[in-house]
Amino acid sequence: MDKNLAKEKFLQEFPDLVDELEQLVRSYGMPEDAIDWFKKSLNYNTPGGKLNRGISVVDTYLILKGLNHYDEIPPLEFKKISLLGWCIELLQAYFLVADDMMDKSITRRGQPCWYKVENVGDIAINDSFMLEGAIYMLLKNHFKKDSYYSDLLDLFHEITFKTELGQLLDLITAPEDHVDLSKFSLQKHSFIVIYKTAYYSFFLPVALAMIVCGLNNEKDMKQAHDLLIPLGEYFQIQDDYLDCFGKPEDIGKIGTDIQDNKCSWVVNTALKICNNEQRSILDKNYGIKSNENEKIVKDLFNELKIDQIYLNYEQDFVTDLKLKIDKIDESRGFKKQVITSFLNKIYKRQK
Ligand code: GPP
Ligand code: MG
Ligand code: MG
Ligand code: MG
Repeated sequence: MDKNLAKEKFLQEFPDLVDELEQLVRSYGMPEDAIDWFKKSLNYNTPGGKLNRGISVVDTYLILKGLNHYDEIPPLEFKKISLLGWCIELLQAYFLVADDMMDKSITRRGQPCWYKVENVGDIAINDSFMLEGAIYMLLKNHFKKDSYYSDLLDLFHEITFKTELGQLLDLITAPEDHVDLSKFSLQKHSFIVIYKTAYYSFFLPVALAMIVCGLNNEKDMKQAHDLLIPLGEYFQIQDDYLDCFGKPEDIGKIGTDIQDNKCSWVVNTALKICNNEQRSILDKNYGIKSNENEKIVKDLFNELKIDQIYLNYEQDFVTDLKLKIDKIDESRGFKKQVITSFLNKIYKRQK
């Protein structure tokens, strides 16, 4: 099915969700200014991204049901499955509002980060909690009577916890006042990104659709997990790469990883191949809140041809993943196409 059409159909569901949440807080007797604030936060932070995660819930459902087009899904089923997709987008909104404060980022999706918006500031902390809270109010309204309701709740809770663990490790590996590159390694990087990104961005969308389709036996969940986690790791390596080498007008955000002392794929790759002289340049200039030091680090990354290493990594990763996809056992109903469809959404992405 056409990508733009899919996005359009998915987006059409969003206003109903805002209305539903508005009615809910209205039923509590909330004053108008609080209702307006909440709606503004929902609209500002939820729908502006690529929506890959949310759309992947619907796409996985479509593939598992053997259908080709969203229009073939009965309308009520489409509403429910897209709502689950929007719940991941709310989870993502919650994470990003908070992450941007922790990372001191400036822009997101081509606009100022929510905490940077006039009069928002630290209220963004509470707004992030409310974006998360909205997930559970919606799940209750739409899924409480379903036999798999508790499976959905367990999954959202477990994946949220794992993401927070990944974020914790991301943050404590990048202290603001103390740069120690010897604490970094590609192995540590792998752990951070699997937890902070891969679980919620890749495993969660597919696992949700599998639960709704009743395909949540252990073997198929493991098949999905064992391919989606590496795919998510690749996605975050792309994110790290684009933070340094992407154009702000493409990625919609200004990279902060070098100045934030992040244990990113780029610096870890540089550390692996640099000589002593280059290492001391990194030690002196990485993790410093200044554009001049950042530029010296970027020049070194260019000298080390990190972009070429990245392209080779990407090629090797995708070749290997395709071999693994070929080996998927489809006998119980899981489909190879679930993974290839997700891979096609992100392969060689520039944003
Ligand atoms: C992305 O890392 C990680 C997250 C969005 C998870 C945040 C988790 C929380 C519990 C808040 P990033 O900082 O590299 O993303 P970006 O480059 O988009 O800022
Ligand atoms: Mg971060
Ligand atoms: Mg960030
Ligand atoms: Mg990043």
